[in-house]
Amino acid sequence: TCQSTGSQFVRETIVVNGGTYDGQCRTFNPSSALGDGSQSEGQDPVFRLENGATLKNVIIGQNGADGIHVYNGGTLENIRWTDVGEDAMTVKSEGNVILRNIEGYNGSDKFLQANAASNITVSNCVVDNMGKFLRQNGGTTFEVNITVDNCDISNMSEGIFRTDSSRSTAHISNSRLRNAGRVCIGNWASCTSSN
Ligand code: DGU
Ligand code: CA
Ligand code: CA
Ligand code: CA
Repeated sequence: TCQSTGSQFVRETIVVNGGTYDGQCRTFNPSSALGDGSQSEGQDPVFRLENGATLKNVIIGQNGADGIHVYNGGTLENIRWTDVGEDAMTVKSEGNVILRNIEGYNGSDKFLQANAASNITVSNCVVDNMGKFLRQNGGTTFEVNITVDNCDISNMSEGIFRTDSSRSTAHISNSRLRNAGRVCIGNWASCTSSN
């Protein structure tokens, strides 16, 4: 992903409603007012994407806060979370979410969090040192379909995919897993890997 071209302080969540926001490989450092990047819930995201917006060429700096929230679908391209906060990306309302060329490091628990029905497509990623790659919100039964291709996933203390929904599906292909825990945790309708 990017080599940093400079840094930008983020006083309040940057909202991208449709269209494309190009961060030009700057490092975005959120104010502690957004959150402290700990496991406390209710922190604000650094970016909020709405209605199919694209976010690209962004580095999220040392405080990850609540990462990136996506409403009604969106695309994340060439994004690095240097220090994942409470989580890195949350699907907040239904939609198709595409993540490509992404890297995420050093979370305590979740990388991706799915809080609404969604199709999540991840390609070309490096994710290291956290609890799990994807969690569908605990106790929910909506349908999430996650596919992951060409990723390096390492040092997951729990595993890759976790759901409580018997309607959801997960697939990982063409990827390299190292100390990544269990691939499928929970009640998936289907969860497969072809690596
Ligand atoms: O049910 O919804 O951890 O989006 C409890 C909450 C909790 C979420 C989730 C998130 O699961 O806040 O970060
Ligand atoms: Ca959480
Ligand atoms: Ca969160
Ligand atoms: Ca962290």
